[in-house]
Amino acid sequence: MKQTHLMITLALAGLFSLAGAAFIANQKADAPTVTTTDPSLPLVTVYKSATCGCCKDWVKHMQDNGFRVEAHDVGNLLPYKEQAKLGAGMGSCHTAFVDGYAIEGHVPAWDVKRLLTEKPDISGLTVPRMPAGSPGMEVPGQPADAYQVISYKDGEETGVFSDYPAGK
Ligand SMILES: [Cu+2]
Repeated sequence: MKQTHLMITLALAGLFSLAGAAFIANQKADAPTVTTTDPSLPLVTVYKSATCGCCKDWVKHMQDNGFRVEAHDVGNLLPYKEQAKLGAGMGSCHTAFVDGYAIEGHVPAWDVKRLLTEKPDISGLTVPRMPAGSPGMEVPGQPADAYQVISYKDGEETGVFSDYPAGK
């Protein structure tokens, strides 16, 4: 019974991917990229200032990686930094929440996905400040800074979650 169900699921998945391939084949080369949200991913709620351009670029990075994002423009980010339980020197330009975790700054979407899979006992992840080359902080013609994604709990660093070397 379970196997039959699995077979049907697989057959349906196959049909959908065929349909998807046909759809992509029909698109013109200059058509805009269609981003599909992954319904299995939880909603990401972002708090940012209205004028923050790199915050918008990070929102787009998350959407491009399947996340549904609800972005709020706020005048004062401090209450959200407190809610995120960030420690001194851990802050960045925007604060997000997903599935009970805080995500501060330009954390790559794949690290957020790993966080949601591993579910460690932490407050969240942060990329302090705004390193060039992190998602949403790409600067054309400028090499990427080396940066780390830091995990923290109640204002204290708990470890390095991801380490990215400097790029070209
Ligand atoms: Cu930023």
